[in-house]
Amino acid sequence: MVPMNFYVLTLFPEMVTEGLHTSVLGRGIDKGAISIEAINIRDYAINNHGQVDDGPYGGGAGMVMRPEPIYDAFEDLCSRLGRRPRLLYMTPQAQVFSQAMARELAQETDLVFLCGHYEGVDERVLEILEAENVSIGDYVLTGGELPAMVMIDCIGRLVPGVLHNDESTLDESFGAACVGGLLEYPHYTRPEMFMGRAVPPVLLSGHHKNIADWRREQSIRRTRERRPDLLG
Ligand code: 6GU
Repeated sequence: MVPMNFYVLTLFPEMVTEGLHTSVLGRGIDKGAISIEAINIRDYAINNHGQVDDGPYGGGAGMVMRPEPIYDAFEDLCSRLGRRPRLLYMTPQAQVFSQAMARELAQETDLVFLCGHYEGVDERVLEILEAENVSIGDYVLTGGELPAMVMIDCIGRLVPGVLHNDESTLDESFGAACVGGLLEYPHYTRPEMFMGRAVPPVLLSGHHKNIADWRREQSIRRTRERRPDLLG
């Protein structure tokens, strides 16, 4: 098994490692299917005060992350790996991440995520390192760590060996670029009656064809009600 390796360049390494070494991804790490390493950009600070940012040329509020620490952190990683992996810069000024992008990125052996803070990152280092810009949605966050974690969770679960065999990645909402373009049907478990609400009788019937038909119908209804845009 060739593991998929995620590297996160960040000023808050513990946020990333603490957040991702749990649950399904934590098991994936323990099984050797994926690895996640946070690299502290401050270890590459420009001076012994730990400086990694500076005021913006042209004036304005906030600070901008300087290019040197980011460049050095990425080049150090490339030297260590003996490869130049794809570098993804987390920014709301970008195309929005999707399940289709996740499936494509899950084919890589290594991925590097660059998390910005403050007002952003000096543009030149993004150009020089050929960073690919990615957003996770049309809203503003304080930094790139949560977006990187969202993407690693989404990509990581697609790597063979992370999910159990019975946790299919196909029969689900947006799986396989939307199987049938529909949202998932509702799920039920015991008890059969909860606060006066019964489990839909068809699910107790043992009639597999009727169950499949019911689920498909529920998927269509749910998509029409919640995400009519997916029906086109
Ligand atoms: Cl990738 N970064 C930040 N800072 N905010 C975001 C985002 C990324 N995606 C949506 N909002």
